[in-house]
Amino acid sequence: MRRLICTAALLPMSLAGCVGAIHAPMHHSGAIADLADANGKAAGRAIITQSADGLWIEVTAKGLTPGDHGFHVHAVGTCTAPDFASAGPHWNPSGHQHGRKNPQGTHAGDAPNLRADASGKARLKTWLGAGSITGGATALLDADGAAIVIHADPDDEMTDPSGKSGKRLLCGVLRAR
Ligand SMILES: [Cu+2]
Repeated sequence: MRRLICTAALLPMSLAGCVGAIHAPMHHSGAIADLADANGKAAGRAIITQSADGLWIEVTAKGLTPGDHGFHVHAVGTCTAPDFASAGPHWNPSGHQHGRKNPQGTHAGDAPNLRADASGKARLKTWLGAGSITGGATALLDADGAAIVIHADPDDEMTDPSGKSGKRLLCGVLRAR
C-alpha cells in the first residue's frame, strides 16, 4: 500500500524527501508486546493497531494491585529487569510535555490510567493519537524500537515527564506484526 503524504505543508521541504515518502511502502499496521514483571513472569499483552484515525492500543494485564496504574509507550524497545529503566522515557517524537491534562502535552506514548479490578486484572482499549507503526520521522518502531510499561502508581496525567506514576512494574518490547 502506498500513501500520498505530500501535502501543502511539505512542499517547502526538499523534493527528494517528498519523493522518498511517496515510495516508502507501509510494511506494518500493528505491533505487539508480551508484558512481564521484574521476575520475568508473564503478566499480559499489549497490541497497537494503526487505523485511519491514528494508533489504538489494547492491553490486558494481571497481577497488579487494585486501582489505577500509569500506562505508557516508552521510547526504547529494551526491558531489562528489575527496574526497566532501559525502556527510556515516554515515546515523545513531537517534543511535548507529559499528560493528557497538561496544556503543554501530550507525549505520543501517553495513555489513560490502567485500572485493575479487585483480582488485579486490567483491560483497556484506547486511542493513542496520530502516528505510525513503521516509516516516517515519527514512527513507533524506529531504530531503537519501543516498549510498553505499566507503573506501580496512578499517573496524574499532568506532571512532566512521567505523571508521578512511580516504579515500573511490567514491561514488554513492541514488535511489528
Ligand atoms: Cu511509563
